[in-house]
Amino acid sequence: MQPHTLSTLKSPFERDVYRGLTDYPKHLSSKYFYDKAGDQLFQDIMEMPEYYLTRCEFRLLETNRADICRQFAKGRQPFNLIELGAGDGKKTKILLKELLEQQADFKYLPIDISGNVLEQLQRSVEKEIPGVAIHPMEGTYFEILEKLQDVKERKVILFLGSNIGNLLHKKAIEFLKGIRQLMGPEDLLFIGFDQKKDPQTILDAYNDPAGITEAFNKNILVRMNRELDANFEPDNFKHWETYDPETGTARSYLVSTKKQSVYLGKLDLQITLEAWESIHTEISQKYDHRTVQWLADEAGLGIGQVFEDLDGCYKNYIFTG
Ligand code: AVJ
Repeated sequence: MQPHTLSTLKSPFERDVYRGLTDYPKHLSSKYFYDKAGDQLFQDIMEMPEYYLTRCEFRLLETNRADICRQFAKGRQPFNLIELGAGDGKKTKILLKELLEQQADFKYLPIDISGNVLEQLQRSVEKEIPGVAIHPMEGTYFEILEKLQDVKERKVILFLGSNIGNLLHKKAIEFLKGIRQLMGPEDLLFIGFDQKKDPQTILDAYNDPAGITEAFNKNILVRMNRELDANFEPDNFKHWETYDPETGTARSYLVSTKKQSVYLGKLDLQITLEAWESIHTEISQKYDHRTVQWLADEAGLGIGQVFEDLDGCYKNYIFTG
């Protein structure tokens, strides 16, 4: 068998892993956290007392649902409610119910990288809110942006959970620009931004004592073992979280606790990790108003109403195209 080179690797996962683990410093993309086990671990994270994000946004949506949904329906115009990274839809269901109550004319198009989570979402929406027309789409944000070019009707795009925080500013701007290009003058983007706050609160949210976040971070190793025929020993890595209060960037790492070699069979790739060498796996950006304003400006988006959680820990913005 010919040894693999980057160009002969088939899937984006294979190529990204190859690139990330042969790079220096090493890195992997957090989008690969979300296989079946990863989906479940993230659901568990959202239930943790330390993971304030979900509760803050839930509360914000509960409190402001009537106002938010009136703006979505904008005088009873029909629209497509497109959700990027829908996940389990727990927060979105608040809005779906409110929209039904307001007798809004809309279709719900949830998009997620995990087909598994989309199936669960479809089943639960059909059962709990049977009045909603739901059409799930599986794929990465960027793949889906392409597909959405074909949607001609009015669009209200949801990007909740501070999911944008997985993209550093440069990529976030690129992404927002991509969304803006899909938006007509009547369209809206409703987007969640986790806010800068006590650094300790942030570190605790990403480094819980029960080790759920650790398991979530290490799940990418387990996934490579299964899908890429690799032999990572998760116990030989330490979950490490940092937060820089100046930039607002939280970062997750897997740190090798000793010198070790790992073989990834499917990539025909042998890598060595030195003792205390890191693999960077995720960023979770925190924001302030100035930064959000700058992102919107750079992307050519206008800022509409801003909804704020009681203690200012979380905000949702309406952006216009
Ligand atoms: C789903 C990207 C918003 O960054 O807060 C939770 C993922 N990572 N704990 C976040 C996550 C570790 C989460 N997002």
